[in-house]
Amino acid sequence: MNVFIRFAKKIMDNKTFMMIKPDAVERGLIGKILADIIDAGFQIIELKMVKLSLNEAKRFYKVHKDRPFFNDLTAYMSRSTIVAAVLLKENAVNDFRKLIGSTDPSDAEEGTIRKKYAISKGENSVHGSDSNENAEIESNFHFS
Ligand code: 3AN
Repeated sequence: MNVFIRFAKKIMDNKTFMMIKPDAVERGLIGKILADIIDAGFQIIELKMVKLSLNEAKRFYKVHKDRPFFNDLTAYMSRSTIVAAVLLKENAVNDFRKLIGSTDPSDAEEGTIRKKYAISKGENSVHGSDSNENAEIESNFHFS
């Protein structure tokens, strides 16, 4: 493999995108969640608080536009401030998904962020990219 492609791939493998969602920001959990993320070995390289408009939430979640929960999801994600961040760690996407746990907190493993803090499958406190490609797209959505 070309040395530049290998280098680009290595960087992509080390990066993920996350959000602390409205339910967690509203309950004052930003500090606790960021501490869990740092304690798990992630380095925060971009960080901001932002209030998404309904249209921005719809653009961010457009892959889910045909799902029955799309309207609830986008209304919820635009109802108050979120925290957006880009994180670095080897195997960042998979390790972060492990740290946050299953979409539904009642299925999430003990010790995961969603098990500790999430309210429901809809209001599940954190987002983590599900692939290297989406990590890149989602990071660019918020930080470019
Ligand atoms: P994850 O965030 O765990 O990758 P996805 O990508 O399947 O989950 O769904 C994106 C977001 O849509 C979830 N984080 C959750 O907030 C919401 N969501 C997914 N499934 C449901 C559902 N059945 N009811 C309500 N909200 C849902």
